[in-house]
Amino acid sequence: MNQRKSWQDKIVYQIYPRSFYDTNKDGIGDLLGIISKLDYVKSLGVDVIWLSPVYRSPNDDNGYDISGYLEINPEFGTMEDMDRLIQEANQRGLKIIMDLVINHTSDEHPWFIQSKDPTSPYRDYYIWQDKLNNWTSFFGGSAWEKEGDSYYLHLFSKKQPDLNWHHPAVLDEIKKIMRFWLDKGIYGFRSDVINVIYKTSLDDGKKRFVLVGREHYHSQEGCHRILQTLRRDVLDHYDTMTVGETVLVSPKQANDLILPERKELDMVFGFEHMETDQINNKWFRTKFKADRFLKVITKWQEQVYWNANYLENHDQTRSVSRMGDDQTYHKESAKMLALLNLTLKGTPYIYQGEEIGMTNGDFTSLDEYQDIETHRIIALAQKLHFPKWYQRRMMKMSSRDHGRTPMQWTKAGGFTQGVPWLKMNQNTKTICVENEENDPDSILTFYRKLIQIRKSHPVWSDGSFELVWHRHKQYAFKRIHQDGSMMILINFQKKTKKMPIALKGELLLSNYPDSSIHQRHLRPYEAVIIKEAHHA
Ligand code: ISL
Ligand code: CA
Repeated sequence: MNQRKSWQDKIVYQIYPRSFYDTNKDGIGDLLGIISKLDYVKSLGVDVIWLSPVYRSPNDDNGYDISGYLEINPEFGTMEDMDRLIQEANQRGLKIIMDLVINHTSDEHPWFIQSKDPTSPYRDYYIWQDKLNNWTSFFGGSAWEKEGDSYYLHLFSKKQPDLNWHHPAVLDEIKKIMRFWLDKGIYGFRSDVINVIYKTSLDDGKKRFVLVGREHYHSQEGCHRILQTLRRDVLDHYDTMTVGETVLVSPKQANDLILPERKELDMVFGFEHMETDQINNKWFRTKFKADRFLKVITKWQEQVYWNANYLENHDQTRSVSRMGDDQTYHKESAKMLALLNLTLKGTPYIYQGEEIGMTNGDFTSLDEYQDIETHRIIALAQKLHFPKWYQRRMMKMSSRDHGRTPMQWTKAGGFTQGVPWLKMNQNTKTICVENEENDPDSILTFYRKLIQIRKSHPVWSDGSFELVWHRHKQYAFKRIHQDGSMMILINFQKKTKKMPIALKGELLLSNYPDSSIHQRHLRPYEAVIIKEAHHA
């Protein structure tokens, strides 16, 4: 990086407020809950909290359907609580970035309610047509819904109508919203599905298996123009960090959004590494293949200017269940994944619960799932007469609820004194903060060590990435910097394997107690960091 950015050495922790910590026994996490756990968050060593939406919302899509951008969802608390959260976080040296959902609003947003009247000045805030086209939505089915004599576009649920970014008033409204929050002292935004906000045309899409119509709204020039405007008119007047959530982008499209000279976003979440275990879409999951996954990691490390590295978030199943082994090698594989995520070049994101090795939920039937996406897809699968066993498999392998089960604080759960909004995993008896807090060998302790290591040397935020060795499920790379280099070895499998690389230097960290730099065989999921002998 030619110019240091204030965010360049920061580590982000994502909080999904609904599932973090409940203080008033209604089974729903809240802002006071987050405040009371700030010392825990701080103790991890992270610098920035990404807060999933806390705005007013009817919760059709758990807050990603906003009905009041300048208000707090009463389930989570009040604006005073939010002000206190920002203040208490800042006092501890923690910054907060908020989710900014501007592709769509809720259908209960006052703009949309007024927009239903064809003569209203709000009509053009949304995308209305007399006839629908063949576009399909991210959650399955048509992307259009009838209202009165017309149809409106919704790329997500029908309660999430898409904003019309051709209308200058929409841009002005969003600028006001961003300034409102930045003036309160937040550090920036995670911008939801930001690369699909601008619809260049509403023509029929090419026939394809999923997301018909996407060539008309994906990575459009109009989107780049909007991002440049928001950056110039709003973001550049504050010290900020922005990360875009960008579905289906290639490394080239990612760079077009983040290269410094473009003045758009600071970094984006790619999806390609999360799509290596699926066919066409995530509902058709295959066995996880470390080899394919690591190839994509290398490609993004080599080709993308600066990565937002993540293995989990509120839309994904748990990484230890998906990519590791949540039974025999739970500890080893969770630590290996941590080590990979925190040593790559870019900004690491840790999702709540990932730091204790939380696993997928233990749901047993459809009615235990809450997510609108799961219910919509299963309804579709039923209509298409998919066998029952396959429907169960779809839920078990792909439902977003696996990443949303309540945070496991204690052996008894510890998330709420009421009934949790989503089923708590029974394995909280063994996998919980209470058990791991003071255990020197726990996953949690390992995260803390890794984060400290990351802070103690400039190679992690400034060093380059160089692939050293990749054969099947074995992976070795270097991070290189003038003040010293690091070698990272990963054995991404259950088998012990020989890694034919000569090592020199000092062992900094390993997920086995007795690793050594003379060892040639790496054990199941073994992962190590070696500080190379420094030649000045
Ligand atoms: O999870 C997905 C599909 O299963 C993704 O396609 C997801 O819908 C996509 O990443 C967009 O996600 C974001 O916007 C959605 C919201 O439901 C997600 O929670 C959010 O992360 C609509 O706002
Ligand atoms: Ca609550």
